[in-house]
Amino acid sequence: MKLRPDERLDLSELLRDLEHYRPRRRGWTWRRPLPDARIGPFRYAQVSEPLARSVPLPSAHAFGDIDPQCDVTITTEIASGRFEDDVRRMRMAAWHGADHIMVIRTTGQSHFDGLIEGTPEGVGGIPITRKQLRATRKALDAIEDEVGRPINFHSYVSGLAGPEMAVLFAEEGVNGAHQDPQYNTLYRGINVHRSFVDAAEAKRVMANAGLLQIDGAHNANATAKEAWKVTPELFVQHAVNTAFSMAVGMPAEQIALSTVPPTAPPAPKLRLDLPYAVALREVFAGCRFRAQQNTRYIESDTREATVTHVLDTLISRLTSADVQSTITPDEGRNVPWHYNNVAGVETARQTLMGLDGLDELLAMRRDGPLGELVRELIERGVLFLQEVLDQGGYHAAVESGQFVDSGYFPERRGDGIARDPEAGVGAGTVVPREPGYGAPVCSHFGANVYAESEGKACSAYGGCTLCDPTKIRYVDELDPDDNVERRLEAPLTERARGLLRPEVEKAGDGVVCVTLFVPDKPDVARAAGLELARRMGLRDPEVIHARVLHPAEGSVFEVKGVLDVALRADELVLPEQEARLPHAEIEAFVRPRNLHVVAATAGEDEHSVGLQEILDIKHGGIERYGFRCHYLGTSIPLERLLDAAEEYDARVVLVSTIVTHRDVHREQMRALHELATRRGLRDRLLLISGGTQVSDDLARGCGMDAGFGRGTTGQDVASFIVRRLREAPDA
Ligand code: Z97
Repeated sequence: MKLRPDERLDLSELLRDLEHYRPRRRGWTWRRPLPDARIGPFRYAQVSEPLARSVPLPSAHAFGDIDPQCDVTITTEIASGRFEDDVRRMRMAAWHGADHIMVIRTTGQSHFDGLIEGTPEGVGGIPITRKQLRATRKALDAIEDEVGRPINFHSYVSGLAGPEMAVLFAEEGVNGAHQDPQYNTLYRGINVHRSFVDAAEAKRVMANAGLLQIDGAHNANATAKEAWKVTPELFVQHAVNTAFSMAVGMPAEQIALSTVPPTAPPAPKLRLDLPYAVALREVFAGCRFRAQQNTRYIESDTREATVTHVLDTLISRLTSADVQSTITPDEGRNVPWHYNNVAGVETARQTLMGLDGLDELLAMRRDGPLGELVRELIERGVLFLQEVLDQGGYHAAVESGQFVDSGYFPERRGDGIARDPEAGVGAGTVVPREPGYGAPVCSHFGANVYAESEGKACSAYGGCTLCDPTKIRYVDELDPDDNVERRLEAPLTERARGLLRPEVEKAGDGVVCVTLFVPDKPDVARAAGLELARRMGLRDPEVIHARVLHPAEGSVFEVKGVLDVALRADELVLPEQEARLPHAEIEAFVRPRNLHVVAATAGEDEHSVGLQEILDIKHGGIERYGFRCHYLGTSIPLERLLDAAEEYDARVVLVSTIVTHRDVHREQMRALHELATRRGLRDRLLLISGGTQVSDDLARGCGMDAGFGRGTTGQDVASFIVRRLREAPDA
């Protein structure tokens, strides 16, 4: 399958012939760093190979559209609940710099005790069926060809079917997975013995298939009452999973600790979170670090979440991260939306690029509180482990509720998560292997007579599915109603008819979000906000974020609702976009003609920077083509502007209007047009306005010949002037 940047992903092609699809590689791929790189005008210390196609950060256009890529893997977690929607979101995220795509289930898949074929969407878009995995991996193959960088696909190995899932992932080219038996035990009520036995099997499969493993310690941060107090125990949680993984045969480089800076402002975040991050890297040197961003304290305010995530990323840069995970800023208020996946990725990328080379500039002081706190945390962690041993080991500690207690260890509140080692889902299902036990498959943990013989355990019959993929049985969806073909019927029919709807979660959902400020008390303002959204035509409006700006002056709301409108794309009137003329063509017209241009900011507007950039030769402005530019200055009365135009016999007036209060920019444009007409100059003069709030339509509506907004260059303006003057009778 091949993607074209100007075409949407063809879902029918994606689903075609999945039965014969095979992943192109196994295991995890890291970015390739470029030490000491020069990109555009800058030197970078922490970048990796560039992308073939991407969307640069918004400010990049000021630096020659550079798009440096940081040296660490960037994760986004995708959760639309439908794989056919996820793949489009993955493509967008990849263009914005994500190369690790975790597909989270909206329903805990660990609640199922076996693999699911068929694809009931009600199960939450779990990428657990072979079909879902294949379609996703196939899409990612095409996406990585498009952006020019390998993309890691990641999911979760948990629950009673964990080992089966690990095999499925190994067979289908999944590149990374969460695996931690403590997660099953503490959060999924699964029997502890069963969890560890399953983990041994799953980890062996993952190790052999090269999957990067992420542990589950972040869940203690996410569920603890006071997350910064759980830090001593996290050393032990990481240690249990890491030591167990190594004992099973997983190399340290394949083990990624899942770390989360535990606090958020107004807590003194750096003081609390940095020592923890430093201590972890010291204790677990040799392992990889997957830095997650804080979810525990984010609320519905996407701005607040973003600031916390910038600080989290700063901590990653001050310490280290091999994988920088991102959390969508809307995670605290709804199922993450497409554009918030991109927003989360961009927050990490923007921060990491801004912090490039931090350790060349700064060193952490270990002789002050940082050193003391690092030592204190490690001591508390060691004491916690000692208490586990004193209690009689891990099982006893879990039974007594030693984990996720809200005291700052050794303080105890007695509210930890307690689990009876002999109870839970799957209790009593662990059976010791008989002497002579055998399973003729590879990557199987523990005693196995087949593995003791020469060659592979599966050689007697020509290979297990891990060695011979032709033996894999592909089962298509079984549910006649809830399957991808049925789900796609309506969206694909609409797409074929050229219909467009807004969306944020799933194709055709029609969901939009509006921001309203209502000047009244919070409860009145909220009710008004909802009613206003209803009157805008939004169905089922819901306040997804509210913030009091002042208890009496008003509140701001973000309201989501369904806009049940489908537009025909071919009926839309698109603004004509004329291509820029080549520099040489502009110059060839302008130089011999002695063309004068008069320019100023009008009325009471002092903002001249944008205009200077359009004029000045040093900014690549129109002077370079030989225009004779007369810049009159700022806040120039319109009369004077036209006096100068007359004096120089100018052909063009450039007027910049940034200030828009009370629509003064529109008034100025209209007045300029009327005045020029009254003075008999209008036919000979091109009147062009510019400004951040100016658009071509708006300017023309106010009598100008053209308007130019944000992002305009001298070449744009010059191209317009040349095209129009060519048509003039005296051309
Ligand atoms: C992250 N946002 O970035 P099930 N195993 C472990 C887990 O942590 C999880 C599962 C399995 C988070 C991921 C929460 N973590 C989301 C160690 C989930 C999920 O669907 O409950 O079976 O498995 O890490």
